[in-house]
Amino acid sequence: MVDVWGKRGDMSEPTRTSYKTCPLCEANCGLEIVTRGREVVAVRGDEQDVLSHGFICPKGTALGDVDTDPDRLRDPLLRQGDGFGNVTWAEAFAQIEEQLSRVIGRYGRDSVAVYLGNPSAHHLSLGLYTRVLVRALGSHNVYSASTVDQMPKQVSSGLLFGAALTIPIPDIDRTGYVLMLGADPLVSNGSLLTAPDIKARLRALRARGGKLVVIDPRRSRTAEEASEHHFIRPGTDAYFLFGIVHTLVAENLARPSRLAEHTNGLDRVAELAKDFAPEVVTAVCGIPASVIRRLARELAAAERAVVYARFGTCTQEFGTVTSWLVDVINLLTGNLDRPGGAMFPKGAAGAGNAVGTPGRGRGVRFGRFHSRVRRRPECFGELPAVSLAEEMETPGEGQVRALITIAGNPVLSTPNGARLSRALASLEFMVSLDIYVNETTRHATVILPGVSPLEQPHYPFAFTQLAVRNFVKYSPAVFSPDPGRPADWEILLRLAAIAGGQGVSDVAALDDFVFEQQLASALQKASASAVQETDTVRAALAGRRGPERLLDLLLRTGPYGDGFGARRDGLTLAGLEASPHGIDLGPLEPRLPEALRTPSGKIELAPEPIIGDVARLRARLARPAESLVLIGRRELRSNNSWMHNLPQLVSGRARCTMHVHPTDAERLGLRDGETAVVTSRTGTVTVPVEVTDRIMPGVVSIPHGWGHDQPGIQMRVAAAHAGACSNFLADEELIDPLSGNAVLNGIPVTVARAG
Ligand SMILES: Nc1nc2c(c(=O)[nH]1)N[C@H]1C(S)=C(S)[C@@H](COP(=O)(O)OP(=O)(O)OC[C@H]3O[C@@H](n4cnc5c(=O)[nH]c(N)nc54)[C@H](O)[C@@H]3O)O[C@H]1N2
Ligand SMILES: Nc1nc2c(c(=O)[nH]1)N[C@H]1C(S)=C(S)[C@@H](COP(=O)(O)OP(=O)(O)OC[C@H]3O[C@@H](n4cnc5c(=O)[nH]c(N)nc54)[C@H](O)[C@@H]3O)O[C@H]1N2
Ligand code: SF4
Ligand SMILES: [Mo]
Repeated sequence: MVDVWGKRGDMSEPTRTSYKTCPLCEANCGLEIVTRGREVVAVRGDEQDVLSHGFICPKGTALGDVDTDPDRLRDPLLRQGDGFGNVTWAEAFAQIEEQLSRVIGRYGRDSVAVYLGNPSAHHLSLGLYTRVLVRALGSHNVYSASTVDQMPKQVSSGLLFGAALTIPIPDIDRTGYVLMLGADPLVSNGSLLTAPDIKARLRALRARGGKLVVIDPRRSRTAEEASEHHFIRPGTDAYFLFGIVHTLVAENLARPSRLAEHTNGLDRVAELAKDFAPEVVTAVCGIPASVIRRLARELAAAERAVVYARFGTCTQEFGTVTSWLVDVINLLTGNLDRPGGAMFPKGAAGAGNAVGTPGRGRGVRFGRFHSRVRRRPECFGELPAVSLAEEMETPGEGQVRALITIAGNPVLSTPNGARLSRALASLEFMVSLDIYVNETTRHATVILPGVSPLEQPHYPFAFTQLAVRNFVKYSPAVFSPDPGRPADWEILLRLAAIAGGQGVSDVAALDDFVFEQQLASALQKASASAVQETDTVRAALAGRRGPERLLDLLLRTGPYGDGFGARRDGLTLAGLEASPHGIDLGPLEPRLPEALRTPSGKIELAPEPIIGDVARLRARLARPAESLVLIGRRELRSNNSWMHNLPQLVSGRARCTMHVHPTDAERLGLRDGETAVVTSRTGTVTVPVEVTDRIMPGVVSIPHGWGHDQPGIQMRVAAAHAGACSNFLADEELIDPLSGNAVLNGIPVTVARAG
């Protein structure tokens, strides 16, 4: 941290410059944050950041506004009648202990559900300590935003490569050809693809003579940058991709080359593709057969090419099959695990595929338990978020009576949010760790305010495993939390102690306990050539507590770690602290077969669950298309449901509008600026109309995360820019059965003019 004299305000107080990785999205940009006392003076892109080189987006700039937002919670709240009253931390925990223990005592552990929201993946403390809470609670009812997002990709990656986060990442800085489906990184800034300033990276691709082809039912911002864009009927990407696989096989273009000997099931895949000739699938997906064939040939001929698919291809009926086909094509064209293709990053800390025995592992197993009401299988220890409401509403042994939410807003973020909202109102007890009273937390009995994002340390565990370059960055908190209040990891440890029946115990002792467990496991799996004795490690980490102690342990026993002295110049947390702009660990390198963790030590290209689902895909070939379906979209100045309380992000034109194609508008009698009434099986919303040919006929689009007109929320700016909740239209009955992931795109709707 550098001290300089500021120009603004109280000249007696120096300004301070801190560097922090932005925790808001997967791009993980480096921020330069200028503060004076407890005030944020400026937030800029950090020019020296090893990954983002100064890039920043409007949300990153607004991070200071999150910190100062008067509606952001500072004190614990306890339900009092229809509202909330402030209580002390001690009172809040006493209430939780009394009520949670009562529910567990009376109905058993499964009667308490947990829902983990998206920010839990972005904060060091939340990431490390929610696991402790979940384990201590011992309930099968664990839910997260993963099943309204990327679970299909994790399931297919788990089956193919042996671990949920062994996900191939498009090496966009070195490729010559990108076929992109269901992603809009110019707006989202990338997902399962940490690559800040994607616009510059895609422009560089085209400048070096490369090609970007985008497949999307909308002409998105990313599609506008593309060499070529094709509309696709929502939910039909698996057909389109199978058409490509068919062509590669039929025209003898498949060249798995080096990976052939490390792959099981190649013949099986070729056999399956026979039924999906471009001439057959074109009627379903709406992309001409000639285009499908040409794209297959281009992918095969390109020296370095990659298929990349994301959110829009996961949140559909065949999400897992689609995710699998992406990797199938990358493998068949020889682009898996080679520079310029789809590659596996090597995370420095906590990466399952970078520690333990190289090249082989336990693989994955799904369905070890099932949801109670509809018998849906767990994936990676989670049940589908779409099941949450029915588990609360349906009486019987194991009914959910209490809920813990950690940084999540499932009322606005999961299908049929209106039903979930009613179910939450019927719970006996609910506790939320959150920073706002919003559509979800308004139902809580106790709300524990998490610290401000600027009071959080940062280390992006997941995203170092999903980035276009290998990198590490650690940022300490910019501000210390107010004295007397617990940090998020301490809150989670206290909740864990209560859930585990230990009462409100000594946090330091619990922290030691968690550390000892992690120590034993880390030393067992350590990849550093020779890690020291346990006592040496303990002594070396004696000065650290909480998340930093765990992080230092994982870094030092990780693939680049110093092994506590075993490897000179290896990574340590102290080394990261001395490198506030991060450390670049180089371009991605081929990692197969070493990164595999399947029992066979091979890529399982034709896993049984997926093969089984292809039969369902085939059976659906003949199904007629719906006449009008709803999809979503993201907006640059919005972040899921929770940043609408910041004036600078919601100023200007309303962003929660419905896009409709001129021909549909004409047919439905809708004019630009008018209000439409949109109805699905689950609900009705009214929303302003935007007529545009940027969306394909037969499809309408409404962004998610809006609908702040619900009573009792304490987000004044958001309430004044309420918008409509697209998830009141999304149907909790529609899922990708393999992963349990919600279908958020391709929802049948009817539309009429309001009034
Ligand atoms: N129809 C439709 N639905 C979607 C999507 C879509 O595209 N279309 N997208 C889906 C996706 S990809 C996702 S990830 C999910 C997101 O689903 P959720 O994670 O459930 O929803 P968010 O809006 O991200 O809610 C984040 C919550 O965390 C709180 N919060 C923010 N920062 C902090 C913090 O620092 N500490 C604490 N303690 N709390 C914090 C916010 O107040 C808010 O309550 O939504 C999904 N839902
Ligand atoms: N500004 C902003 N940035 C964000 C977020 C945000 O809310 N706002 N959320 C963050 C989160 S949690 C995530 S997970 C990422 C997601 O980031 P991305 O994966 O890039 O997802 P989206 O931006 O939603 O883009 C999905 C695209 O899929 C298209 N689509 C819909 N249905 C289909 C289909 O059936 N087939 C095909 N081929 N395309 C389809 C949509 O039109 C849309 O353009 O964004 C992150 N970044
Ligand atoms: S792109 Fe994402 S990480 Fe970068 S500043 Fe914006 S919100 Fe933050
Ligand atoms: Mo997400």
